[in-house]
Amino acid sequence: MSFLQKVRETNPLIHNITNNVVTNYTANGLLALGASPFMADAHEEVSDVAKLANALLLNMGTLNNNIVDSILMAGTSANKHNVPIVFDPVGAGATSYRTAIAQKVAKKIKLTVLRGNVAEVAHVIGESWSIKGVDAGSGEGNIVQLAQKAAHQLGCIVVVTGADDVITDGQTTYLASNGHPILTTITGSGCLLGSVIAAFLAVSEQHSIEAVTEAVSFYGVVAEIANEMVEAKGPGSFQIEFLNQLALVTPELYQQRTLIQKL
Ligand code: ATP
Ligand code: TZP
Ligand code: MG
Ligand code: MG
Repeated sequence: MSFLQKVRETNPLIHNITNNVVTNYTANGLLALGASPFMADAHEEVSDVAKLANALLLNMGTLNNNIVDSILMAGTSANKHNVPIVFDPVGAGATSYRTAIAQKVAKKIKLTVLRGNVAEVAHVIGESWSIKGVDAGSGEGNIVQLAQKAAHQLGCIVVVTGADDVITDGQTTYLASNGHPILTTITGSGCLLGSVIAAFLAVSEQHSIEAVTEAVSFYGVVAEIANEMVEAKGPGSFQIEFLNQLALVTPELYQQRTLIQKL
C-alpha cells in the first residue's frame, strides 16, 4: 500500500505551528489530503499537542519570540515521544534574527526532515546563498551537494525544493521532477508542502526517505493536474483547484505521472 493510501485511510493528526499567512490554507490542504490538522501554538498546550500528534510541522514564517518558544517546547516534546518533525526555516538568511533562530532550532531539536528553498537550507548550515525575503534568490552552486552536506551536518532528511526537488539523507538521494512554476505564484506552496510531508511521515513507521519522496512527488503531480484543470486561468483558480486535486488524485494517477530519479 502506498503512503498516500495510508494517509487517506488512517487520517493522521498533524500538529502545525505555522505562520499567520498560510494557516488556513495549510489546514484546508491537510484536510483535502485526508489528514487531520491541528493548529496550536500556546505555550500552555504545545507540549501536550505535540505528544498526542502523529507528526509535527514547525514553520518560522512570521517569527517572534513567542513562536520561537512554542517551537522549542513542541519540538522537545515530540523528540521525547518519537513524533516525527518537519522544520521549514522560512526566510533563514533574510535577516540575522531568522538565521540565528533557524540554526538554534536545528541544533536543539532532533529534526526528521528539514524542508526549504535552497537559500534557506544553505543558511541553516552556515553557507551563503542569495535570498529575497522569503523567496530563494538566484545563486550558483551544486544544490545536490548542498542538500547532502546539510543532511550529514544535521543528521536528518533534507528536502531542497525548486524547479526540481532534491530529497536526501546524506546516503540516498532522490530527484523529484514533477511540479509546475505556477506554484511560485501563490503564497504558502512551500509551507503546505511541509505539512504534507509531515502527513506522509506520520504513516511511515520508520519515518523513511521513501515516504518523504512520495510526498514531494505527489505534491508535484497534484500541481500539474490542478494547472491542467484550470487551463492557465491564473493563480486564484489554481490555488483552489490545487486543494481539489489534493483530494482527487488517485494512487493510480500518481503512479502514472510520478518522475523520481535515484541519483
Ligand atoms: P520560495 O519562497 O523560494 O518560492 P517556497 O518555500 O515557496 O520557496 P518552493 O521552492 O517554491 O518553496 O517549493 C514549493 C513547491 O513548488 C514545491 O513542490 C516545488 O517543487 C515547486 N516549485 C517551485 N519552483 C518550481 C518551478 N520553477 N517549477 C516547478 N515546480 C516548482
Ligand atoms: N511572509 C512570511 S511567511 C510567508 C510570507 C509571504 C509565507 C511564505 O510561504 P511560502 O510557502 O514560503 O511561499
Ligand atoms: Mg514558492
Ligand atoms: Mg517557504
